[in-house]
Amino acid sequence: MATRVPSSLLGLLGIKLPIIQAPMAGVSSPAMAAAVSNAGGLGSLGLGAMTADQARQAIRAFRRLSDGPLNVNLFVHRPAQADAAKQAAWLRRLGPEFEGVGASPPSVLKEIYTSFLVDEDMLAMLLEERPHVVSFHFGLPRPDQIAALHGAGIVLLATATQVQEARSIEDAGIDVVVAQGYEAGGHRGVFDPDAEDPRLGTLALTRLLTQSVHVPVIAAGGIMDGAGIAAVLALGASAAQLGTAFVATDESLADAGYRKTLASEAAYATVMTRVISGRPARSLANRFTRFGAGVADDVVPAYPITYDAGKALNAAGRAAGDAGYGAHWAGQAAPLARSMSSQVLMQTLEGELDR
Ligand code: FMN
Repeated sequence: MATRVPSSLLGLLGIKLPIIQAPMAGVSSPAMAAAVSNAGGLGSLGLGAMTADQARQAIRAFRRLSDGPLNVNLFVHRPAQADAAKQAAWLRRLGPEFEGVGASPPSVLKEIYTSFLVDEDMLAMLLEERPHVVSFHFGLPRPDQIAALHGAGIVLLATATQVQEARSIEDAGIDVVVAQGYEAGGHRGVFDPDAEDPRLGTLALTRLLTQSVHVPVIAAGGIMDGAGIAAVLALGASAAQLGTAFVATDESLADAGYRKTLASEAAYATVMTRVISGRPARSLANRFTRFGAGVADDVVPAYPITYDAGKALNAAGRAAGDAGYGAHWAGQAAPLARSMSSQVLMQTLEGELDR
């Protein structure tokens, strides 16, 4: 299937193939991103949960492996509002889950990482390191942050899950929109997690955005192979962003329990849940998502405060030999994930796209 690819986005991003390896905090690695960029795609690092120093080390590790373009991704959520009573009630609710793995919940919860909106060290680091691309999830950075990054010659991307978000991304002067469908693995990029969510799928959203904004659109969500990439290009997207397709690669930081769950029947039933982190995210069905099935959204503390409890529960579960409390993010087409090196996956995707 030979597909026409608009060349302007590829030129802007400095890539030959219309393939972006999604930034995946906790899963993407410098080795993964380097393999993708060396193969002609855009490799990405999920830096959202890192300090500026950790992020700088990750960028430098990529640079030791590749001279190609790099996309680094940051979270621009509204800084968490602590609510001591709600957090205490949440820890009580999680009590039986901790007890089930022979542990006790932590006594208090913290905001375990900072939004880029208030992270001046991260901005300073980016202006020094100058990655080719910076992308944003959960909203928009401040206008002065956009101006500073643009001033350093950096191309900017931001996630939209609906037309209104895409328009505000375009109006803010961001160069490219990432259209994230409801199928997508990991955190939903919604600007406001408490607003009504139209839950647009990748097909509808991609088409809506290519008709609603003038900036190039990258489609994401449920794309696993060359046919999926060709499909979104046919809808007018300029490239495809694949996350789950890379979770089982050799360079992924996914642990053994995550990989095993991805290769199991659980992959056929992914679940959108906010109980793991405090924001809606799509995960493989596991013990944690089953716990979440009975929980109302409004009892869950803010993101990423909730994630502090989620990570503690996962650590306790793993210590007891139970992998069921992991943040096993994956999209709806998870069963199509392939276990191979990122380089071979890129060659395979390119071959499928040319067919
Ligand atoms: N998107 C981000 O913008 N930043 C992240 O840090 C991030 N982490 C993710 C972690 C995992 C394990 C996965 C699967 C997705 C993550 N995403 C993140 C979402 C991806 O950017 C993308 O929207 C999604 O992977 C596309 O759907 P797919 O997984 O079906 O390919």
